[in-house]
Amino acid sequence: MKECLVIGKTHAGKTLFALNFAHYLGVTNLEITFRHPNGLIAKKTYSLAAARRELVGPAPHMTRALQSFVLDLPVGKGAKRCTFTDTSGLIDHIHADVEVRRAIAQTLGAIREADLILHLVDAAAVGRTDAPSALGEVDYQVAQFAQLRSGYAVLANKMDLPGAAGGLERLKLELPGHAVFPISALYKRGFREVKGFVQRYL
Ligand SMILES: Nc1nc2c(ncn2[C@@H]2O[C@H](COP(=O)(O)OP(=O)(O)OP(=O)(O)O)[C@@H](O)[C@H]2O)c(=O)[nH]1
Ligand SMILES: [Mg+2]
Repeated sequence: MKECLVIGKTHAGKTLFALNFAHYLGVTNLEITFRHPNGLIAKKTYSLAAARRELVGPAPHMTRALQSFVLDLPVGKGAKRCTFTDTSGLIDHIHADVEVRRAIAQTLGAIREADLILHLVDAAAVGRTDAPSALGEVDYQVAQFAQLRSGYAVLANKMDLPGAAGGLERLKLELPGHAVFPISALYKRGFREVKGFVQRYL
């Protein structure tokens, strides 16, 4: 089964996107497998509402494990199955907490293995920055690495927030030749285009 990995900086909205995308595809209950950086594996079943409540958060470094579930995407008259994996968020510096560092190392390891990569960027945050480069170091490095592969797209998230439209334009300028899809994970906007992209690479 192919694996679709959701990556990006902490707080970009990866977990909310993964859960709401599953909801958009008709899932109501999710069995999530947690693969922790220390090797521990656990499974838990959630309703969508409970998953959003427990796994999405306002503070950074909310996700600390690879969190996978199975998704069926309609293809022709049937469906194609993939593993959809949410990851621990990346940062531009080295974190003081060793647990966060291990979680980040685990995310970087998973990038190598994935068949398809969805790279979430907070477009509203990009719109706010006055740095000469809108993409921070880690987003830039990830884009450089991932663009060598075919199934790679940037999802410009939080398009519902002020400043995001400007952020999207800057992202497109700095990532020429990349697929960049504007979305709102919160309001499930732009999901049809993301679905089309994922279907193409399954
Ligand atoms: N307005 C708005 N808020 C969003 C959107 N997507 C995510 N958020 C909010 O952003 C915050 C972070 O969301 P998460 O999904 O936990 O972010 P994450 O990328 O998984 O973060 P880590 O697990 O720390 O890497 C939460 O408060 C979300 O409600 C969006 O499209 N619009
Ligand atoms: Mg998360």
